[in-house]
Amino acid sequence: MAKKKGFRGGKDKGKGAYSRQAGLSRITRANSQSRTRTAGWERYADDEASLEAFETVDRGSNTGEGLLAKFNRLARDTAHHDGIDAEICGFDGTVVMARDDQGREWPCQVRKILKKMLRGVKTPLVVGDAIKLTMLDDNDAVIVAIAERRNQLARADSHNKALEHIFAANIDHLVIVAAMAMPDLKTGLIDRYLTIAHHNDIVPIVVLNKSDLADPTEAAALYRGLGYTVFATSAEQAEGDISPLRDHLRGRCCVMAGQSGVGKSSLINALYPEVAARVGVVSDAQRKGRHTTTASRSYLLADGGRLIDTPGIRECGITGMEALNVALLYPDIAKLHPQCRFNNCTHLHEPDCAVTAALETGGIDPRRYLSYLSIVTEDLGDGNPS
Ligand SMILES: Nc1nc2c(ncn2[C@@H]2O[C@H](COP(=O)(O)OP(=O)(O)OP(=O)(O)O)[C@@H](O)[C@H]2O)c(=O)[nH]1
Ligand SMILES: [Mg+2]
Ligand SMILES: [Zn+2]
Repeated sequence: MAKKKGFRGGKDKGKGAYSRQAGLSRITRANSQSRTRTAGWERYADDEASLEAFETVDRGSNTGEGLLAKFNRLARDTAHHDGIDAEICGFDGTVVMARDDQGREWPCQVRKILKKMLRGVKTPLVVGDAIKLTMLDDNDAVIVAIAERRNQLARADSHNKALEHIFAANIDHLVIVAAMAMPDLKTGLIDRYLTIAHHNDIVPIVVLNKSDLADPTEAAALYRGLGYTVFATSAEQAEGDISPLRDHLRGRCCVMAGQSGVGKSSLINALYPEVAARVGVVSDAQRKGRHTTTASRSYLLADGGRLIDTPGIRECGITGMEALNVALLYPDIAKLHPQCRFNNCTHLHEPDCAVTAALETGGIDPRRYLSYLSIVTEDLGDGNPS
């Protein structure tokens, strides 16, 4: 079975409990005419009293608090709510879809107080978030609590590079899918995904798909040489055995990411034919049959794992790091770093830099150095953030 996530720290009712109880009893009275609804709903109905209470509570300073820490602090505040364990599995337009323990999917309302609490958190609910649901009727549910995130994957918003766009949470592996051709192999994009995976403590895997179109040997050697697990696949031709990749992903929560057209969805279908069947089944009236690759979508696999398909992106912007962080996340650069003259060397312009020296002697692959340079100079400024 899938691993249970979240809510373990939910016993902490002290901090942040403010006047919730008083607020809730007031609502129960105010909404007494709606008691015929599903038991418990009246306590979770959109609730001006708790909103008011929320506004007046001193929630402390956010200075220096990262997005994940902020989300988790808010999540702890909701942990006392009872409900059915579920996880966010996708979005239908603006409607959040959640999948319960039985694998059933629900279009969900989000409790207004939760919405308000999460207002300052960009993309507050993402695929992979563990939540609690209260059922309204056979077709509708309300999200009453959110669990702390174990981790999350974020990239820079393509319109505003200073903003982080979180696209999945509670992930075991980031499966970075690249194509050997059509579209051309872009190692720079692989390196960017590797960077965000490391930055978020998520294990990355490199999949070189469409290896029926071009030989993956050299690219596979580059990334294996850096210590990464690499699979060369062909989703289309079913050449090359994809079962080692399937074995590797077994029972885990994995995110498929990469450029549009590299074959993420094809790979998912080749790996898990039952998922393809599922895509047909879920297009019921609630979801209006819309199934495009424009939004992330989590599939529950027969082995208990989950696979998240994400829409292809052209670039994976990096934000919220400094040059030194990035250098440490590049294993080839980090290895040479101790030999640089300055221990805060950014490997851009400093004298006696072991990294630029290795570039001359072939000790580091120029593609890797160029992708590092691109992240540090284009995404993060000049490498000397103030
Ligand atoms: N030759 C070859 N073609 C493939 C392979 N895998 C996928 N394709 C083809 O590549 C095209 C794109 O595949 P998709 O699976 O839709 O790609 P995707 O990464 O999901 O793309 P987005 O959803 O746009 O991000 C389709 O026409 C597939 O048939 C492969 O291994 N070899
Ligand atoms: Mg796709
Ligand atoms: Zn250096």
